Amino acid sequence: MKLYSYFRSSAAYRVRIALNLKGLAYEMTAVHLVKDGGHNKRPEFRAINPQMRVPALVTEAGDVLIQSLAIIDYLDETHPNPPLLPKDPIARAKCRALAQIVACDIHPLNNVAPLRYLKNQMGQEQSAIDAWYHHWVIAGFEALEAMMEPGPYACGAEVTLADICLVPQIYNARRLKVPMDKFPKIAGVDAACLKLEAFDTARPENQPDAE
Ligand SMILES: N[C@@H](CCC(=O)N[C@@H](CS)C(=O)NCC(=O)O)C(=O)O
Repeated sequence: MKLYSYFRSSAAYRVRIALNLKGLAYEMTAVHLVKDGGHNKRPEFRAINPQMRVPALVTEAGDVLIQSLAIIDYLDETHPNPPLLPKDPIARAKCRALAQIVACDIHPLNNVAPLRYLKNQMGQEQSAIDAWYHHWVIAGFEALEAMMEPGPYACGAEVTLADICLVPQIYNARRLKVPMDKFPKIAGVDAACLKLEAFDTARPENQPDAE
């Protein structure tokens, strides 16, 4: 399989963790999201992903999959062990809710494209953009902190999709200097996950395109 990735992309980071948890080898092609206005905007990458975002995964059969949650579902369906969701339907729904707070509510507001739009099209100062970023991360993290009972992972004793989404978002939050002292449970989940090789290997700083 081939993964189109960027070391700092938290959506690509999710897929790297899932591939590692499943023990799947993959080839990585780096797509620089910042240089020259973003190599993701080049026609050759647009031909792979019309949305011009990472991640994109090319399967062994040559199918191109995009959207990290769809890719992770595909990996879980085709390689069920270890499972990335609890078996019990209520526990699954709760676990998906944690993952979706990150993937659907926090991340889309703080992604490269909307932040760039705030700057270039809306003429916002960097300080206002940073305040926007912090606001949405903190709102999401407050909900997550109230909902989680780490044990030691976000949904209990097993690593799940919630951890896969949470750890990259925490990396981003720390990079953008969001204060984490109000979120001890979230920080605990992060520490527990980063002890695992699958998470450690997927870290941005451990990628071949890291800067
Ligand atoms: N919902 C998508 C988000 C993908 C996404 O927005 N990726 C970002 C990096 S984290 C990207 O490629 N941004 C480039 C751009 O918007 O120009 C997913 O989960 O895969």
